[in-house]
Amino acid sequence: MIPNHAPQGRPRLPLNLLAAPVLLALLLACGGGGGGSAPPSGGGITGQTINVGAAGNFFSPETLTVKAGTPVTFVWITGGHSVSSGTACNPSGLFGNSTVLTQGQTMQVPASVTNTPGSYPFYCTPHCAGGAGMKGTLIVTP
Ligand SMILES: [Cu+2]
Repeated sequence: MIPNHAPQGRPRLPLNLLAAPVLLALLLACGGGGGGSAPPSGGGITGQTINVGAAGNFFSPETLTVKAGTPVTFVWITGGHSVSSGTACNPSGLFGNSTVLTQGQTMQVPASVTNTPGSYPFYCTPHCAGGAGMKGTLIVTP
């Protein structure tokens, strides 16, 4: 038995109810404030990635927002950079290291950080001084 009787009584209400959440989702997707729209991981890396030195002395994205529990991995696009948590050349010691890595290397942010909501600034040691400002922020939301 097929319950396919056309409900001609109120065809407009369901459409309106559907449209609102879709519009809301579109707004949220577009208004992320430059957050991480990371492509699907390809090289066995799960979660989100931050590129290191992709277009000069920058992190990309500079600000990455993830939900708590999402793995985050730094991927060196070019060498000569490092990643340390902290601001303005002052390491906070939460993650990262002070050594300079080379192209293709990766460093996963420890779960103790990515599981804990908060704002975690980081920088590149060779390029944090003198106004070069190679820095970024990882934001973990509940
Ligand atoms: Cu650098």
